[in-house]
Amino acid sequence: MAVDPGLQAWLEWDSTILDDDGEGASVGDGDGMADRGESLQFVVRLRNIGHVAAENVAAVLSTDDPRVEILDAEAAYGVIDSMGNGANGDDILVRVTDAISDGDVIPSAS
Ligand SMILES: [Ca+2]
Ligand SMILES: [Ca+2]
Ligand SMILES: [Ca+2]
Repeated sequence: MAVDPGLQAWLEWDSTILDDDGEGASVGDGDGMADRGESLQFVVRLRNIGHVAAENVAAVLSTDDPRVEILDAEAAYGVIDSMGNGANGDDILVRVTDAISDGDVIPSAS
């Protein structure tokens, strides 16, 4: 059966905000940069450029980098309307280990 791609939900990455303040699950100095020893909350916004709403949206963060420890990889988004966008409704949490150096870039595996 052929599927008309115009009638699908289609999610794209929109933006990521790194939260390293001392509120909620994050632990850090609040300068907006990842520093060693900090626990970072990520607000990852997705947008739906498809023509129907995306339902039961969920995301899983992964990395192969041993210098970061993923404390909470999964987040639920619920429904993202067509041409709308949404942020994760619960925490995505990553701890930066002491093995990291200033300026290092953490590759995302997916
Ligand atoms: Ca926070
Ligand atoms: Ca920081
Ligand atoms: Ca979570």
